[in-house]
Amino acid sequence: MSTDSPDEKTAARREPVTAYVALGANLGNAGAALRRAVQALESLPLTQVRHRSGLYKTAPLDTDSGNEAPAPGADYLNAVVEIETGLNACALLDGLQQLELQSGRERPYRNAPRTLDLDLLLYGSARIESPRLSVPHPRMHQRAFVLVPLAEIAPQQVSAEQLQAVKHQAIEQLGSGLV
Ligand code: A4P
Ligand code: MG
Repeated sequence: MSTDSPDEKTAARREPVTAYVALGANLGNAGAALRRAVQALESLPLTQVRHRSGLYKTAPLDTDSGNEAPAPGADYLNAVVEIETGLNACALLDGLQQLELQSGRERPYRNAPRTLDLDLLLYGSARIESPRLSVPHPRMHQRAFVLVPLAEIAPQQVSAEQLQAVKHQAIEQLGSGLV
């Protein structure tokens, strides 16, 4: 008899999937929040962290309109991790949003400074367009704070042209090791 909890059963897939999660924070102790989040990802059901990028300091950026503009708030710390998960994409998003809430995340307005943002960048080769979830993440290719750490851990996922297109965006790798 299986020892899985009912929640794990309903969220389970047969085959584990490789997925990439972007982490960002610019409120409070952002470095500690990102490291805690990586540990917490390990505690999601059926999920292991396989690779973690370094920590990057980046200027707040608004790319919602398709144009780049400075966004309010302090510099961000950003990173990307590769996970292997048996959760389906919706259950994974539920888990990410729960971790955001646990970090004290509030959403007073769009692009507001935040204690923790966890975005699902890629979920295997899936293309998902639902009211709750767009994968690949629709804005990932406009952002050095996503592409540079993603290329560090998964160079096959980012082309030289994509990196070139965001080269002008300020991003600095911190020398303090992996997230
Ligand atoms: N949602 C849809 N697709 C996804 C996905 N692939 N991953 C929905 C995660 N969520 C996804 O997100 C709003 C809704 O998007 C969710 O309810 C989910 O159902 P949110 O995190 O609640 O709100 P948000 O932060 O305003 O939106 P989002 O999409 O996270 O913001 P962005 O566009 O990612 O921008 N500058 C720097 N330097 N570094 C940053 O990390 N981050 C942002 C946030 C802006 N500027 C930044 C950074
Ligand atoms: Mg988000």
